[in-house]
Amino acid sequence: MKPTDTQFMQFPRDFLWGAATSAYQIEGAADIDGRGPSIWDTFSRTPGKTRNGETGDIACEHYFRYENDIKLMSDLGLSGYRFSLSWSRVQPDGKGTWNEKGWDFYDRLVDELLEHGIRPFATLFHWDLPQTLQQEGGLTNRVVADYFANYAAQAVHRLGDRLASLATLNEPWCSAVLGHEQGKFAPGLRDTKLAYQAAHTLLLMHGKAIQAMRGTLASLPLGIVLNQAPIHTATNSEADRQQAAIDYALFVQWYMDPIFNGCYPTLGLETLGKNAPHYNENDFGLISQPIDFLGINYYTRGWTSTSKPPIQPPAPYGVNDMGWETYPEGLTELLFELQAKYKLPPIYITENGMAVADQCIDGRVTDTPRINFVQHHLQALNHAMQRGLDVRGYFYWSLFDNYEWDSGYDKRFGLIHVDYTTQQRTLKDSALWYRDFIAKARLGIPLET
Ligand code: IFM
Repeated sequence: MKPTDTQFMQFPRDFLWGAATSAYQIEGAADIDGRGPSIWDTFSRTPGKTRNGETGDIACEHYFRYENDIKLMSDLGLSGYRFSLSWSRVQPDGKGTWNEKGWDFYDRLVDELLEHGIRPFATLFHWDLPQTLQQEGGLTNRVVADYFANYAAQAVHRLGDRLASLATLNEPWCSAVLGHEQGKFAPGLRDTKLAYQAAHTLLLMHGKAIQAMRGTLASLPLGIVLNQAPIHTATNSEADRQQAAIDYALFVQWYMDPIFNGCYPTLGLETLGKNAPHYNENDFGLISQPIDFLGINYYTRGWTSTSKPPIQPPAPYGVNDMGWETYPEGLTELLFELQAKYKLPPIYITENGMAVADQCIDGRVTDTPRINFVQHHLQALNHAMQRGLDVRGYFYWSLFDNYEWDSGYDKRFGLIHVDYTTQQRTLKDSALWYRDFIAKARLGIPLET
């Protein structure tokens, strides 16, 4: 069945409907109230690294506008909000002194969410490592895992009693590979060996933080957020199939196997050879501690072609403004694949969304492609749930247009349009559609698509 065929979807009435953001992409207030710099401040302020040299210095000014932003979430009827903490806002050097004004912001944010009946889903690390730690080798230095565990325990101590859950990391593949192998993201390195050493430190950060947080508040649900995709081949050739297996091993299994099976995938280790990371066998005991949920971020399928020039995916549903193919069935396929391979905890779709070149004309944003995108992905998700996948919630990425890393402010993923000159927020048509969809889903009404 294709997700575009007409069918009815029905979600559990207590299914969590949310939207997601991250600290550096929305908060702004980069040098305010004692926040220390992160590697993203350094990277984005380095000429040539981001589109038009754009930075997150101001972004959506959410640091100052969070009350109004939460009011908008409430107008949409969201039951959950996923956000990240800026480590260097609460601990400017990533170790040592806490910044009380930083903690105070997250305290107020969480309280305000709860006052509006919105459950706070926090993430500790969404790529913005404190710059001071980069001077010590950053993610390639395993001592960072100890600093991170200390920060994690403090976050639980300060906020844990009011959070719905806490995730350790967002998309470690991006920090490791885009940041250390492809040079596209902070800290902008291009070295495969360092990338996989960073990936190992990230996994260790996850494991040590889980241990420290459990010791602080055993009842708080803990997990991790991974970006994943099924990998398809352009042809059925042996070369394409072999390469796809390698791509899958390094993209999906490299993170799933240590967490759920306590080891690295053999194919990944063989492929990396001398670029494989140094690690201690007992690291895996820490990394594979039980978690309470797995967050999955899904945007598009992976595509492998060894032909020269490579064969491009046919893209029957089109590509978005990032150049990413829309491929809703990939979400169902991914979930089935994971279910077959791992003993999974409950799942949340922690990110799913598309960039559209939206324009706000006379106070209206007609973003029909985004409505279709969400509808088709919810169909694909519902299909997997009907066949036994335990999925508890869906967070659209993103609540509002924001700083899209090296793409600056050019790419708009939001349900809410942001005019960066005036900071005016406008609900797009997709936001109004999502609001109505959530209202019906909550009443248990089957939704025709
Ligand atoms: O904006 C990012 C987010 O920070 C992490 N996941 C993918 C999104 C879209 O690129």
